[in-house]
Amino acid sequence: MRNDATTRPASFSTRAIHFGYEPMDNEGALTPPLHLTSTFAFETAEAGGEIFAGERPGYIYSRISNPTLDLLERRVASLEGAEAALATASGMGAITSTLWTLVSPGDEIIVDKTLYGCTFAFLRHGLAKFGITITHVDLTDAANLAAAISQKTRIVYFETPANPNMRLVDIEATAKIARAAGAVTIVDNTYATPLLTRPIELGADIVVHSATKYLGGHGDLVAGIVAGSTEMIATIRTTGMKDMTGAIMAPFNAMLVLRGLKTLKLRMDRHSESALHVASVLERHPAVAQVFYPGLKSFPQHDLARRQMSAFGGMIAFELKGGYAVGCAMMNRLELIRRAVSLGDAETLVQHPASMTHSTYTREEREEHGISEGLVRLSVGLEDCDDILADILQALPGSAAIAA
Ligand code: 3LM
Repeated sequence: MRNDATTRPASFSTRAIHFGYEPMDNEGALTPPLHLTSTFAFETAEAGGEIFAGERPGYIYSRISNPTLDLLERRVASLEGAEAALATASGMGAITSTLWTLVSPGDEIIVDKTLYGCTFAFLRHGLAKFGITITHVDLTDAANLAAAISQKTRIVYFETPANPNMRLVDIEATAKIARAAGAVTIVDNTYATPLLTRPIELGADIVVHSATKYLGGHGDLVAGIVAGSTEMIATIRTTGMKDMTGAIMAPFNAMLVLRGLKTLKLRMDRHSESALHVASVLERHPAVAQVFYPGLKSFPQHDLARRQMSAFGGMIAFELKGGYAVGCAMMNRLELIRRAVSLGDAETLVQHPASMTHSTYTREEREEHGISEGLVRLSVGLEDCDDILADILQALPGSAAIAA
């Protein structure tokens, strides 16, 4: 069985395990070889020149491409429903390589109100220094985009669900407005993964990922991915990535992400099931002021979540009555759950966005961008759900009274 684009379309997990690789082309090796090489030899000087000129296929140097990365790229492209993909050193490498490629001085980027802290910092303190206008629009209502978009708008960029407050953006409605205005839609799909949401099938042009999270899945690497059309990915590869950021993924990390992908569906199913359970328990607890989880009926965009996501993922944000001080004390009482940034690992992780992942915003900016000081973020892991819940319940205020 050959597992490339010419075969019968296989289902998600089958592609995540087999797509693009044939053991019989590789001495029967079931696991794809790791190409630990920085450079590639040319048969002749002329052949080298032709490969450089794009007149014949072949590898040149691992900052441009490498067979191990190539397999990962084709596999993720297949999962995202994209024509092509590019593997990068980190999620920030994916975002910066893409944006440096696409913008010129004088352009405007419209972004949602809430973004991951370093993406916000790159836009506001990085790109903005080079004559690019960053305009924040509340993209939870597509009508706001229709009112704000203009000829200057080159890119519409958002996360859905957004880090850390779980806001959703209607990809189909947003991409339609952007396309009509000639702008490129870029979606950070890190939280949802291609299992739960496939932005390109909904009209987006480019998807970016921190593959450090669910795609890798084991907290043992830092990596990123960009997916999009063949033409756009080729331009991002040869401009933003090769010449501007140099943010190429290491071949060993590509191999680890390929390993992670094999269990993506199993893991996301479990993350989603446990997170829904934890969110429902939190919502009913007297110490909890508010829970943000797209799978809850009380979530303001629950209908959109049901339309756009096949399950609701492993991320929860919540706020305790009493805000930061109470949330902080609760985090310090946790015994199994680790106090750590990042997400999508087997271990359940808890962190405080205002002082950690979103400390790149000022306090005033956080307020303006919907990131409250008391918000606590939970990445629900793969431990037995009863153990996760027991740890949360013993740490919540008033638990001593409940136990007694
Ligand atoms: C975090 N997030 O804990 P890397 N896009 C999204 C992300 O959540 C992230 C990136 C891009 C976290 C990392 S904070 C110091 C740790 C939605 C990362 C960037 O470059 O692979 O870290 O991805 O929320």
